[in-house]
Amino acid sequence: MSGPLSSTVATLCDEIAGKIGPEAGGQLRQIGERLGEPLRVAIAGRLKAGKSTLVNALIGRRVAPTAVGECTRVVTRFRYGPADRVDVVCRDGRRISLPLDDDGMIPQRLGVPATRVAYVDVTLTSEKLRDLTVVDTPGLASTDTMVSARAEEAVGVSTAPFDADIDADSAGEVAAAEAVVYVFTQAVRADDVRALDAFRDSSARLASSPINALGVFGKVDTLVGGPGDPWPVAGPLAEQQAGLLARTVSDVVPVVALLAETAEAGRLTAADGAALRELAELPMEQLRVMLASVDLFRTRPAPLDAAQRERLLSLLDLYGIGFALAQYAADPQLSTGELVRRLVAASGFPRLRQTLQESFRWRADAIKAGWALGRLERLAGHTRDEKDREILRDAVERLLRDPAYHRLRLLDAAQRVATGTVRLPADWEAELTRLATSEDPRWILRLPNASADELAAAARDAANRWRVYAVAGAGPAQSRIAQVAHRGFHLLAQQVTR
Ligand SMILES: Nc1nc2c(ncn2[C@@H]2O[C@H](COP(=O)(O)OP(=O)(O)OP(=O)(O)O)[C@@H](O)[C@H]2O)c(=O)[nH]1
Ligand SMILES: [Mg+2]
Repeated sequence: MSGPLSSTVATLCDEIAGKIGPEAGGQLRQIGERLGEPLRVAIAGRLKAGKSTLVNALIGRRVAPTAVGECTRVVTRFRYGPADRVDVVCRDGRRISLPLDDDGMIPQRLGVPATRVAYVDVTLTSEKLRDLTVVDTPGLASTDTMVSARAEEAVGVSTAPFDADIDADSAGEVAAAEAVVYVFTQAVRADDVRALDAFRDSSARLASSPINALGVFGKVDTLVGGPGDPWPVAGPLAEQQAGLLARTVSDVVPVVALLAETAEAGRLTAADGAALRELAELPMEQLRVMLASVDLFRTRPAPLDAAQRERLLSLLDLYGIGFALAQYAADPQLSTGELVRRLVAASGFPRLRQTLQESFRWRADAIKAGWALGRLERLAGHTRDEKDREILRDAVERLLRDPAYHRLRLLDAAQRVATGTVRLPADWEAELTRLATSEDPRWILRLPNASADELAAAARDAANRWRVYAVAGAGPAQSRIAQVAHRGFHLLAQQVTR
């Protein structure tokens, strides 16, 4: 399951675990074991941002409760397993197995007070989890806005939306992941950037950066209100946010998670399709009024009973209903299956899936190896026994110096820059990140159609630029990073001409 970089670090962990004391040795074995598991991605964001809805869309099943229930207050880990199974893991270590409820969801009541639950461990037979473990976290914003207001008063400046009151479990669980998806629900402002930074600090053990963090701009259907098309606004807004957050996340992808969940989890039935088709036959003016607000949709005369209306709202909300009605108006014979396919497209989910693929799945080996290197370094810094510390430091250094593992060295350098330990100009940083996390020269050099010769020339150019930067433009820390990048591009040039 694990790639070459992770395996190398795992072997190192194995080798030195026997040479050092039991405490550090135990931690080392844990790091080694984690390297063999699928990449663990935490979904983080404010309260009610649509995190669980997104999780369901990603898994392709509606298992995570949304909106209500105890479960939205605890951390839930979804991983691949040979059978569907829900284990409530208590803080005292007890595990209590629960069946999924009749709808195939995690039960509303866990049988243990949420405060005593460490996390809920869910294994599912879903193929989508084979190479990705997804961790759903409770919302990050305070439920008590009074606290924030008082804090603002006391400090005299606006406190960031989710800095002071990050749920300790969420922060811990995010820190225990190797990658993170932040879900936003509104345009990111300058103080959101500060908030994100604060969040990053509080979960600093994760060292989230564009290498392992992705932004999702959720609920974009609610941006414009009613059934209006949100995409002309959502696209440019997300792009702006990506610019603003360039040092924090690799991209910001807009999505209507609700539509993605409904479509991906196969929730829209033929009966729903029939109800929508019937509704689509109403005169346009009547529909326009009905779709102007949720209240109007619930109350205006139409050939639907109250339960049907509620169901359509919960599956599609106004934008989704409006979208479906427009499809039926244009093509009354449309099958429910085809409508579902079009809903997926309208949700923006395909782009998110592709981005996750590129930023996480394809990079999983590099992300995991980088994560482990960070852990090893921390362990080397914290271990009480001086001899153990020495052995750990020495082993990591030897590994990073080994020319055969220059990719690890690059990763280490890229992480230092991405997490702000060493500052580089933004475009240099982006180039280093690409070089460290990918094996595709066309992607690294941003020359999708180049020939091998052109790639080699571009790689040599880049190597030269970094060499000049190492000598001339930079301080000692930058210079060391630049030398690593220089060598990386030099090796890349050799690789493409081979
Ligand atoms: N219109 C619309 N509603 C959404 C979307 N995504 C989620 N929702 C709704 O927003 C509500 C909250 O969604 P959840 O997925 O439970 O949000 P959450 O972030 O997991 O919430 P907590 O875990 O309680 O913090 C639910 O009623 C969802 O149906 C979306 O893209 N569009
Ligand atoms: Mg939730």
